[in-house]
Amino acid sequence: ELWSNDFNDFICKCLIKDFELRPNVFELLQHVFIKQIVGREKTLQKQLMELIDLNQQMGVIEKTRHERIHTKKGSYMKSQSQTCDDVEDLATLEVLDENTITEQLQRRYATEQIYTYVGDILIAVNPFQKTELYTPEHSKIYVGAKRTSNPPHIYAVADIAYQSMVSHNTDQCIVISGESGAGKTESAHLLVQQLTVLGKANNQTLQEKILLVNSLVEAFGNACTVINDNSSRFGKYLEMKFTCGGTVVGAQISDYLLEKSRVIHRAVGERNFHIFYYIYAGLAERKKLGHYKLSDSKTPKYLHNENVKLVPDIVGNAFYKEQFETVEQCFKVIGFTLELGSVYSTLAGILNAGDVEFTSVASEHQTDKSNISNMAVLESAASLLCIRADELQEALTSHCVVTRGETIVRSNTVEKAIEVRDAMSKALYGRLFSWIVNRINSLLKLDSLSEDKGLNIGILDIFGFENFKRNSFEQLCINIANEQIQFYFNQHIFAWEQDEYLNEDVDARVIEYEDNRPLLDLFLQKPMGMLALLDEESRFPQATDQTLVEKFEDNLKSKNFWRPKRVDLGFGIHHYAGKVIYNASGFLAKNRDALPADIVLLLRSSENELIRKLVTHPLTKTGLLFTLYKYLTPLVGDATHHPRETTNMKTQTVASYFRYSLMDLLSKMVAGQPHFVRCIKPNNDRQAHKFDREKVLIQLRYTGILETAKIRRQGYSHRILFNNFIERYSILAFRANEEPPMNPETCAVILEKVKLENWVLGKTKVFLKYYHAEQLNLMVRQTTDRIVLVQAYVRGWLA
Ligand code: AOV
Ligand code: MG
Repeated sequence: ELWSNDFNDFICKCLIKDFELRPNVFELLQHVFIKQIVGREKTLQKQLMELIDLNQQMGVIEKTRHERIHTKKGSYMKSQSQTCDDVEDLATLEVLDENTITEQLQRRYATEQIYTYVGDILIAVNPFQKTELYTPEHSKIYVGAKRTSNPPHIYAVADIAYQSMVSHNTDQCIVISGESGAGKTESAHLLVQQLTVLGKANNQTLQEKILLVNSLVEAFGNACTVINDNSSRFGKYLEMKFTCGGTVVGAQISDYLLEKSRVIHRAVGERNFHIFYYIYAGLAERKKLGHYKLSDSKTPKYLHNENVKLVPDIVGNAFYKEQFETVEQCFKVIGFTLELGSVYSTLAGILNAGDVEFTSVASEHQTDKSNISNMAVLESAASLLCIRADELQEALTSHCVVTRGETIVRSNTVEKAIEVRDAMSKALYGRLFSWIVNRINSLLKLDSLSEDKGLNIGILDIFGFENFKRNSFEQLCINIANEQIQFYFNQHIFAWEQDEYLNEDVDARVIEYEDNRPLLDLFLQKPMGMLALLDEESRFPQATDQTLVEKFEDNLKSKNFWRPKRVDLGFGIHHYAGKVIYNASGFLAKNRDALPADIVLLLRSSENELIRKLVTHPLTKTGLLFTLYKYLTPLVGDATHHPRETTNMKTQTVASYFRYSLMDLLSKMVAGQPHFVRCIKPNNDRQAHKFDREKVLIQLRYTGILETAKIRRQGYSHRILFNNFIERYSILAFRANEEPPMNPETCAVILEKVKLENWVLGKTKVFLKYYHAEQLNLMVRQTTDRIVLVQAYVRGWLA
């Protein structure tokens, strides 16, 4: 009947009658149109083809559901006909217990299926080898596809975050967690990669730049530890910025708490930040070591490593050379131009400073004065930092004290001089890192976002939970951060969800889970939490690490804290992820993180603009959202205050800054809709094909995977206010010109029309299962895509 009509008429009819063109009619329509348009305006044809492509993609995705592509190995992309006891979503398992879950993961792992869902959460088991999971084909099939059409994949997480950002107009955030070496950073890369594909950047260079950002910051912020050769020594929150239409337009990074003490000291078997080795090898290759005053035979102290003859090793290392070229290329593409030489000088200056040595000199008035025993090295350091050698010497070996209005110069002991030297190196490196991050942010500033506020997807990749033979202040900070992430996960998955059932009178079983709130209180409470006690003790000049541990012991009343016998300065914490024994030696100094005023003044006089910049602007994380504060109060347990911008930098301890960074981080996360990726480490030997069941089980236990599976099966993870639900989904059941009443009945009409089951209506909200939201969004997308397509045809036809 339709075909007998005039085409124009037909289209109008379709538009008026219903948006639901059945796919086969639709295909026919495309066919006819292409023919009609051939020979007409080329651009119009191209546009149409693009739209058709889009629609076909939807069709193809549906088709591939049963005929998945086969990789060379043929094992990963198995067809849908899995054995009945092999599941892609643990929440659908018939028997839900630890053993079954571990078995599933093991079986899947054995066939290179490293990804598995638990409801809407992705589990990623580190394969410790290259896999064939990230080809362009994979990237393609996960665009706009229904989640169940393809095997679980990190690209699917990118897609879901992207689609919900575009369709709900809300910010998203992807939280990646897992212990050190579990695969968080790799996952973060893959997400960024897929998000740039999804957000089709108009300009190729922007896309390229965003992809390079990670390599650049990781060269400066990652290092080889005994657990992971590329271990993140800072927390990173990368926000990708999009227009409301979903085109990627920029990126911003926030960094959290770089472990800068690594510059001056490393545990046995560990290395300094990658970049030092890269420049060493790269500059050697270019015969520029001399220019940067680096020796080709003697290893700088800061790169000392007990069992390797470093310099020949580094200089001859092809990988490092290659990395140097890559880093330099990243710098250039992102837009660092004039500053590169200064960056290298600063790094070389730090290495030289580390080699400055002191000897004790007896003097008449004071028994302990220090002298510099290798002036040539001091001169090299000074010239690289563009400061005067005599002034540097003075700043290292003496300090000014003001007593009764009089300034007196006092000599530094050798110990004190070393402390000052190392404080300078740490500060320079830490500030250089922050400067690079800030500079990247300004270079990747969004060009077109002035009037369009835009949307963003944040990706959180922090340092994972650590438990070494010897654990210090850095491990404590890292582990507290992980504790906080776990708490956020619990809140999101369990606490808030179960509160809503109560408030809305929805009948759902309560799931027990391990609440780590007592641990957060132990650390963050005021005035008696561990960090507050640490701050208090740091203010007493007479305090020692011994008095600190005693203070902990006297004040911390928690079963999660104890003093192990026979460990000097030791204390134990039972973290959510296991027991860790810390050694408090150096805690006070590390927390005070003091940089003497003399050094600051000296560096400010540098003739190198970069160095001056590093010390002139205190690079604090300020100007961040405090409006979200109320949101967070229940999260952090007390009224944690923010060290204000005006706070004297000298008095800002690492602990107080750290509390603040955590808050800032959480405020960003809470602002967006979260998606979770949980990385699992299958063995401690970094070996492929090795699945240590006990190791995996422990991780599943402490991350609450079993409970997550239960709540995903029984609970309603999506809860949407009636009005919002109707605004979003009325298109699925009502015509555009209809205005259905905003009430629960309308919601029911929509849900019945699209044939969803197992939903519940509460007092003010629709309660949906995790898979419902995705089905609904997909339906909306298909409908709107069709409307857009048909409208385009009509315009083309009428033109
Ligand atoms: P992490 O980020 O979780 O540790 P990484 O992402 O650095 O861990 O992963 C550690 C190593 O595991 C990588 O260097 C890779 O060799 C390997 N790996 C991880 N994921 C994959 C993957 N999907 N495919 C192939 N190899 C992988 V830390 O930053 O230490 O907490 O602070
Ligand atoms: Mg990492």
